[in-house]
Amino acid sequence: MKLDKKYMQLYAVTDRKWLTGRTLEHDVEECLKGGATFIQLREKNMDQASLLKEAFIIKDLCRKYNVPFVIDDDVDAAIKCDADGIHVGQSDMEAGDVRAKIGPDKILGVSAHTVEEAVRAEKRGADYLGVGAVFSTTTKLDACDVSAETLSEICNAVSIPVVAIGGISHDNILELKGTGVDGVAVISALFAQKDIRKATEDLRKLSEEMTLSV
Ligand code: TZP
Ligand code: MG
Repeated sequence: MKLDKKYMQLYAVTDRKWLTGRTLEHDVEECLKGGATFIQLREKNMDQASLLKEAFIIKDLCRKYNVPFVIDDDVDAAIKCDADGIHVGQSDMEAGDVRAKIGPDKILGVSAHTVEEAVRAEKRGADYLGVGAVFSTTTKLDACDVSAETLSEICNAVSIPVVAIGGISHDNILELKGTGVDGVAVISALFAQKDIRKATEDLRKLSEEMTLSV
């Protein structure tokens, strides 16, 4: 499916480690109210049944706000809950196999760190790419570093939308200006904040400023 790049503007990735007495549904809704344009459920420490239950809840919420909803890694969960799509990394299921399994109409997101990985993912049916870590992050300890130069090269090499990820905050997002990315994907810049809705509103504005052509 052809994915409009507008959905990449502010891509929120969940991490329940930041929940303090609230539900994930509550925090995701705060992001949606603040202007998040895409939601990925990425929960590394949940059993399948709990993940699926959460997936149904977040999917319904995203539908209410007309925002695409994908699940990280778990293709079966994405199919079972009728998510809008799936996001896979380079060491997960191969992009072409995922595309064959989910069919042409679901969104397929793929993580890429080099031009070669990016071009291959596009050829194998990716609808968008997540590229990073563009800044240092403590959220994903095994994240590879991607330089601003590589990020730009990837954006030039593919025709699908590209979202930058990794350590992006209100303080450094504007450093991505001119790289050609269509937006940013973040975890802690939203979910670790006291006022998630306000953090989302502010980062959305900055992301729009970042992608504005100069
Ligand atoms: N992939 C590359 S870096 C990263 C992922 C999932 C973590 C992003 O989290 P944060 O808190 O926005 O740095
Ligand atoms: Mg993965």
